[in-house]
Formats: sequence, C-alpha cells, structure tokens
Amino acid sequence: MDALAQAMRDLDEKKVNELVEEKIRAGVPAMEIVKLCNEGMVAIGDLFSQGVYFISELLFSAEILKGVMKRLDPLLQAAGEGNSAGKVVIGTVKGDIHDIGKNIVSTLLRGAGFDVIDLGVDVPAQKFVDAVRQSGARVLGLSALLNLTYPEMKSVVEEIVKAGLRDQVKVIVGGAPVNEQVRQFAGADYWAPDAVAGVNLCRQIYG
Ligand code: B1M
Repeated sequence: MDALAQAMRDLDEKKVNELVEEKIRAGVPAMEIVKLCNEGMVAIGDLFSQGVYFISELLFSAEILKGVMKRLDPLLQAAGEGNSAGKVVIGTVKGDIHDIGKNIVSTLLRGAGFDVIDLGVDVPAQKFVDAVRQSGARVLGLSALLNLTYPEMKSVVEEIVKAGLRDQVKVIVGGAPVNEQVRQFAGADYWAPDAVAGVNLCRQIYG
C-alpha cells in the first residue's frame, strides 16, 4: 500500500496533507492522488465492517478527504479543460448521503467542459425526472454506496421510463460497490468504476 493510502487508512490528517503536497510537487496527476486516497477509504470501510473503526472514524475520514479534494479540485478541473460539452444531471439517490465520489465526478465533468446539474444527496426519483426534463440532459448519473439504496436507482430508472424520457437519456450508475450486476438490476445503460470512467462515458454518449 502506498504511504498516502496508509496515512489515509490510519486517519493521519497531517501526514495525508504532507504527502498530497509532496505528490503534487513531484508532478503526480491529481486523479492518481485521488485513487490512492480512495484505496485508503476502502481500507477504512473494511476496518469499519470488522468493528475496528466506528461512525466517528468514517466521519473523520470524510473530513480528511474533503480537505484533500479542496486542494485537488482546481487541478482536476484544469486537467480536463478544452473538451466537448453537454449537460449531465447527477446526484446521490434517496436514502444515501455519501457524496465524496459524486462530487469528484462533478468536478471532473465540469473540468471537461460539461454543464453539470448536481442535485446533491438523498435525492428523490421525481427530482431526477424533473431535472432531466427541464435541462434536456442526455446523461443521468446516479451515485449510491449502500446495498440498501440499489433499489432506489431502479426506481429512478422506472420513473424516467414512466415520464417518457428513457429514449432521451442514458443512465450511468456509480459508487464503490456498484458493478455490472447492479447496473443490470437497476436497468441502467452503463456503470462507472471511477470518476475518469464516468467522464469518458459522458464523452462517448455526447460523441
Ligand atoms: Co459509509 N458505508 N455509511 N459513510 N462509507 C460505506 C459505503 C461502506 C462500504 C463501509 C463498509 O461497511 N465497508 C458501507 C456500505 C456497505 C454496503 O451497503 N455495501 C457503509 C455504511 C454501512 C454506512 C452507514 C449505513 C453506516 C451506519 O450508519 N451504520 C451510513 C449510511 C448513511 C447513509 O447514506 N444513509 C454511512 C455513513 C457514512 C458517513 C456519512 C460517515 C461517510 C460519508 C461522508 C460523505 O460522503 N460526505 C461514510 C464513508 C466515508 C464511507 C467510506 C469509508 C468511504 C466512501 C468514500 O467517500 N469513498 C465507504 C467505504 C468504501 O467505499 N469502501 C463507506 C471515496 C470516494 C472517492 O469513492 O464514493 O466509491 P466512491 O466514488 C468513486 C467511484 O465509485 C465513482 O467515482 C468516484 C471517484 O472515483 N462514482 C461514480 C461514484 N459515484 C459515481 C457516479 C457516476 C460515475 C462514477 O455517475 C456518472
């Protein structure tokens, strides 16, 4: 495990920030730094599952990562400048308040020239439908990190169908435990393992 991922896992905020600065100075791409932090977050999740860490540690890890993202956001945006644009509606589904990954996707999309309508967290299906209809977006990104909220992604797709918008919009699902099976279950068009894949899918959809 890289020292940065380890420091994140150990919730050593000072060390995380030092290592992030070190990597920026060394020219490591911002998205690479995000990936290393993410490795640490996955380890934190495992420690939480094992009963070693508690909610307080999860909350603290989120604060550390948010601090890192504040530093990396301008670099992520600059990295993608000058590419083709289109509208993307994105949000974390109802019942789920995890937003760090979704925010990274939004930042990268904006950097890539997309007009992002970020609806936030705990978003009811109807709000996604309204945003797609009003904006005319051709991409809808749904984020969910809990097994319990997968059915909600399915509900959003069902509401999109009921609203007669399914032909207009491609649905991408994402979030740590999302995979091909979840995509199929939700009735989405694509799933994105990380933010870069999410941006590439949006580029592909907009041609
Ligand atoms: Co939560 N949590 N959490 N948590 N949490 C997980 C997700 C968990 C896997 C930890 C574990 O037990 N191992 C587990 C879920 C188990 C499951 O159902 N599969 C879990 C649990 C159980 C819970 C609670 C239920 C705990 C409790 O209360 N008992 C609770 C639920 C609250 C709720 O939502 N209703 C809860 C709460 C929290 C905090 C609030 C404390 C905090 C979140 C703070 C915040 O987001 N503001 C938190 C955290 C920090 C985590 C872990 C440790 C880290 C998540 C994270 O930010 N990762 C997480 C462990 C893990 O992920 N393995 C865990 C970093 C982020 C960059 O990655 O979000 O995957 P990620 O995003 C990536 C990609 O997935 C992708 O791009 C991103 C960047 O590359 N992507 C998309 C994401 N969305 C996309 C959308 C797209 C495209 C790509 O659309 C185009």
